[in-house]
Amino acid sequence: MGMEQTWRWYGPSDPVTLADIRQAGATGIVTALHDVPIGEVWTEKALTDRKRHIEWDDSTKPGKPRGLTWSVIESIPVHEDIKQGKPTRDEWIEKYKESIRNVGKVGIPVVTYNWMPVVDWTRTNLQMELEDGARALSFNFPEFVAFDLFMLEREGAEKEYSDELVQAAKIRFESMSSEERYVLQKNIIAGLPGGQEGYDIDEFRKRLADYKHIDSNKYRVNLKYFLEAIVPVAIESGVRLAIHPDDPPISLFGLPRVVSTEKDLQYIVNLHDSIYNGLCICTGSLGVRPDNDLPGIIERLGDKVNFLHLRSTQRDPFGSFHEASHLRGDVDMYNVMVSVLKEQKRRHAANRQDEQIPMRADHGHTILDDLKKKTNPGYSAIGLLRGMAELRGLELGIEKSGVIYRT
Ligand code: DNO
Repeated sequence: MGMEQTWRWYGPSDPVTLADIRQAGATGIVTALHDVPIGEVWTEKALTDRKRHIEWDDSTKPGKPRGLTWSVIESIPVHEDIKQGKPTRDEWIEKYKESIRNVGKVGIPVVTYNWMPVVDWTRTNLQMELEDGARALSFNFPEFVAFDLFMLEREGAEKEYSDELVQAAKIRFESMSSEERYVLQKNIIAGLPGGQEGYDIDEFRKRLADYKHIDSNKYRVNLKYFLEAIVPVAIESGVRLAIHPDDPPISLFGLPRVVSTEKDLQYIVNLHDSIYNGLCICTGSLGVRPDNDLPGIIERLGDKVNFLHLRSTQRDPFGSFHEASHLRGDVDMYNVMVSVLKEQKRRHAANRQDEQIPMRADHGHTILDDLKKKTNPGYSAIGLLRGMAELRGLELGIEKSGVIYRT
């Protein structure tokens, strides 16, 4: 059986409609109640209403099923007080538990979350022009460092970068117009779609200051505390958790990052050995580090994978990267897919209910007609459709070739 093909939908205001998604061939919807303030309870009513909207087409009389299922929540964000281990965290944890219980009641099987402090996924350029005229998201290290050193003016930051990088950042910064500087700041801290929150520069400095005394060890202990409270509720509610890796998988602004490597993932699954305490393997996020062996990670931690983001990135020696097309770049997508299909085969043999792993093509290029439209960066319809079509072709080819049955 193939993977469950899903698509991230940003809700009723997404320029990509549910009907579009259906035509793209996806059957699962990945979405969130983006209007609920971070930390507040997701009520059973709000979840039920959104689920009905996704799954049932009321535009005709009588209504009819759309052929879509709300299969994954991405994400229920974790309140900063929990991440920082503040005394108030228990109140926020109670609310998170309540949300998970409600998700269980309405029957959505997977909840994604992340443990990135202050900033969610981060890019410097949302419109990098590729050779063929397509646009891609990119993370340019010298530009990032230029922001950190010369716009944010973070104390002690220059000590964290090599002289070469500081020099490149300086040259880049001096060549930028004030408009370009403004866009760079906005891209980095104003929040990307589905991300945490956006900030202006003063607010951002305050948020960074909150982490002055939180190193990786402390930050990991805070994650442990959170999971000790949440996993039992997830188990009771039948909701499988999927932690999303850090994107990019390195420390930014001197902040702790603890979901960047296989060792980090291993630590998390070992905290509570249960499929309910699982992973979202984002090949694009983890793949930015050459030391992350993606097919091996899926091989070794496969039974804990509750959700897959499939995409690829292309690195350069400076640590910059841009989003490559789904079958190119540094990610060995063929062997990733072989590992995923082997895992599904194991699940089948073990009679697991979650045999079909939900996957979505992540971060497409902006191409064709979408270049003229307003789109969510990385989430324009045609680029994602291209990515999904390539991935489903790869999957079918591997399945039919019998390669997964030979070992
Ligand atoms: C970006 C996404 C992230 C992801 C969250 C998960 O495209 O992969 O925003 O949804 O980090 O909590």
